[in-house]
Amino acid sequence: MTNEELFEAAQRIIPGGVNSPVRAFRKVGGFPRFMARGSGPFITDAEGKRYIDFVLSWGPLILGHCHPAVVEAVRRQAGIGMSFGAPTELEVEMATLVCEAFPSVDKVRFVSSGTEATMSALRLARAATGRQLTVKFEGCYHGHADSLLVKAGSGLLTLGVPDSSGIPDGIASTTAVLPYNDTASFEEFMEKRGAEVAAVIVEPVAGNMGVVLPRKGFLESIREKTCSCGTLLIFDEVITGFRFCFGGYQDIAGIRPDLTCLGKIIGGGMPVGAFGGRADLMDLLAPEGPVYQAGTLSGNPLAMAAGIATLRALKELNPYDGLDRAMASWSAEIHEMARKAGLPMTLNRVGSMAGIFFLQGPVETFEDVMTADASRYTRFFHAMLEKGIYLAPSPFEAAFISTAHTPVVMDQVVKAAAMAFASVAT
Ligand code: KE4
Repeated sequence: MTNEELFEAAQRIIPGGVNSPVRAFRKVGGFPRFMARGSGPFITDAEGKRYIDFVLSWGPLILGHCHPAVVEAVRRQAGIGMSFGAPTELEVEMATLVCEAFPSVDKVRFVSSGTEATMSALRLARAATGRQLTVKFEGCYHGHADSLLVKAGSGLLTLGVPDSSGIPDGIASTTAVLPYNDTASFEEFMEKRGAEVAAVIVEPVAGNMGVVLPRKGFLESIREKTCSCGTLLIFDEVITGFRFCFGGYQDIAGIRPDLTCLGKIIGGGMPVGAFGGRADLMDLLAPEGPVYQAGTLSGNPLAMAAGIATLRALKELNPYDGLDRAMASWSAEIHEMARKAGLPMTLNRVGSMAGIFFLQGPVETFEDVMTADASRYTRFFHAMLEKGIYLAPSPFEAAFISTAHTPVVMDQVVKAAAMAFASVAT
């Protein structure tokens, strides 16, 4: 079947034809490509068309598709036990790897998605502090738990309003939504209501509004104010964990959060999320303490096997300088080509994660992001897709590369971008 035939069939029995909204290409139009195979930097769709993949399953595949060590680990484990609903040595090994990589994490609990990780971390923070209020930042996404599907209320200092149907007002109003990178408004809010705030949750590098880096002092101010208000700081490192170093962005920023949420890379492509932090907080979790949290497939052996193989490979390869150099040179070339094509473009990058915005000038806030030319991104996306480059089907996502994206592959992307820029410059 063709992609379009598959999409028609899928829409009859799966809402929107997809199991996660962004996959439906609604932001860029057209129909999604139904992927059939992946290998290294490549994915091949149902029609046999091959693409260089810059989505990499939204971040997990830092080693590329079907890395031999990961495939072998999953294959071996599948033959001896897929799930027991009992503890396994694999979980101990995986927890050891995570705690070694994150000095701020004394103990960790595995779950099956980033959403479960952030939802559970917030519950833990409310229990630990006895407070109800939480703070997130506009443009940051932490999964689809009720209290996190909120958007900024009317004024800067008012509480969140539902950003999805089905969210009770009572829950939405327990979350304040503040502007990312606006230290002054954060400090003003905490001075007024800090004593009520259980936790502040933040993506240390925002990866869900394109890529927006923290301004100097922003994360530091969050750490300082949360400390002084008795509020817990949660770093949502679902994307950034193990992306820039064998640890988290917290190591690069030199900030020690109270709790950290992980996902994506730690599962190596399998469903794994995790949350961890100070032992005194984590020991509040059942069965040790009063905060209930559970999961049939939490710490699933197959997922642990994939995660262990991925983290072991990253520890051994330490590919981060190479990934940074590869993305840096790609970004410089892309920037130069956009300039030559007379295209206003800003490219934000940290290591092997980048965001492309069609506008002139810095992109440091959600407001900046919203002024970018989304229709030009759409045309660029389709021009690149046509040329066999698979970018995120939304301007509010990140582009990733893997250790499998060789210089030859990256050069192909540069050449495709040159032609794509020319076609969208008008
Ligand atoms: P999941 O529940 O989708 O595993 O993780 C939620 C989540 C939490 N925190 C951050 C920083 C995240 O980026 C995510 C999920 N990321 C999106 C893409 N940026 C997942 C893709 C999708 O929703 O299909």
